[in-house]
Order: sequence, then C-alpha cells, then structure tokens
Amino acid sequence: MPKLDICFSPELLPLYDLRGKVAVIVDILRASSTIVTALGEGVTHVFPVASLEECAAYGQQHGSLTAAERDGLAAPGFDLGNSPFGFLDAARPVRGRSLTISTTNGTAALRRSLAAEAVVVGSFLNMAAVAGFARRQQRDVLVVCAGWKGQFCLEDTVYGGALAERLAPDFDVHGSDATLAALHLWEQGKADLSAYLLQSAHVRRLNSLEASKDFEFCLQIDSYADVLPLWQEDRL
Ligand code: 3SL
Repeated sequence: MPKLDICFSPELLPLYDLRGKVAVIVDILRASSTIVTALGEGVTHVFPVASLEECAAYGQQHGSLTAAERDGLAAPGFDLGNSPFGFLDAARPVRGRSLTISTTNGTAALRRSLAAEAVVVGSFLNMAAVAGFARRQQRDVLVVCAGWKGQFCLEDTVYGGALAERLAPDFDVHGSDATLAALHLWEQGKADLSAYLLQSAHVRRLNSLEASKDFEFCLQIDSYADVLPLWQEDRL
C-alpha cells in the first residue's frame, strides 16, 4: 500500500527521498490556492519561478502575465500580486493567457521538489483533483508544506491532514509522526476551519495586509475540484 508522508518545511526536504514519489506542493496562503484559481479561471499554464528576475525574464520571453509577491505584498513591476482575486477580476480577463509567478515560499518549494516522479500543486480548492491523481498513480505521496521562510505553517499542515484523511484507507497514513500530527490538527480544525486557522501567524500577517478575504477564499473545499496543476517539462 502506498504511504503518505508530510514534510513540514522545504528546509527539511534533504531528509526525504523524493525519487519515485508524488510531491504535493502546498502553500494554502496563498501561492498554491492562487495557482489553482488562475488555472481554474482559464489561464493556459503556469511557470512557477523562484526569483523576481526569472519572473520578469520568463514573462517577457513567453508573453505571459506576471505575478509576484514578497513578504505578502505585491512586488512592484509585475501585472499581479499573489491574491486569487487577481484572477477573478472581470476588468482584467486572464482566460487564454499563460502566467509566470514568483512568491516568497510557494514557488520556491515547488522548484526544490522537482526530483519527485510527479509534482502537483495542492490546495483546499482542488483536493478532489489531487486525491484522484494520487490514487491513480499508486505511488508514495509526500506533501511538501511551503511554510514561511523555512518555518512550520499551521494551514499547510492542516491541509496535509485533510488529504491524508481523504486518501485513507487506500494509503498508509499512520507511518510517520508528521502525518499523525497533521491528522490530529485537521481533526481539531475541520468543523470550523476558518475559526481554527484564525490563530495562525500567516492569517494574522494577511489580516494586517488587509488580505483577509483571501483567507476565506482559500479555505473553500473543492471549489475547483477538477483543476490539477501537474508539472510537465517547465510548467504546470
Ligand atoms: O510565500 C508565498 O509563497 C506566498 O503564498 C505568501 S503570501 O500569502 O502571498 O503572503
């Protein structure tokens, strides 16, 4: 039976062997939720890049929309920041465009996970798509939490617990203390996820940046149930 494990921070990735596994990259607030929203709203594909320089260069090279964030704020000089609402603005249609995006933690975590057999982006918005993909692959899954600058983030770990609950009993979700802890946290929070995650550091950070509506948006379960951002060559 395949196993599901959770890596709490990209800094811990050297302790894991990604080869042969499905890596699920998760940055609930907000990069993975924003990427899923972009694809759900008709963006053709996404180039996730680590640096702002690459974002500008790729954007120009591919004629794509550019989105960039540092420390929670939209980085100057790009079309968009890292809010999912940037892709829901009727005044700026995104359908048919490609997107190059760079964020503080999320896109960097993805770039650090490319040794995996398959890399997908997970969020609450597309849990069904990710769970279905994992089931079809029949490989071990590692949920890679983007965290915040190397540190643990509650919301990413709670997502890991939610995914573990969905994949049990077809996956072994009791093989690591990380997954057990994530399942416990999900159990604590799932009845009222929004109230539970209000305590988290990143929610407080977003609230201070007046991005609290992003928080509620990113907690919707399966609102883009068919969107599967899957890494292929150099894009999702
Ligand atoms: O760090 C990231 O990748 C971002 O998702 C952080 S923020 O939500 O835009 O602040």
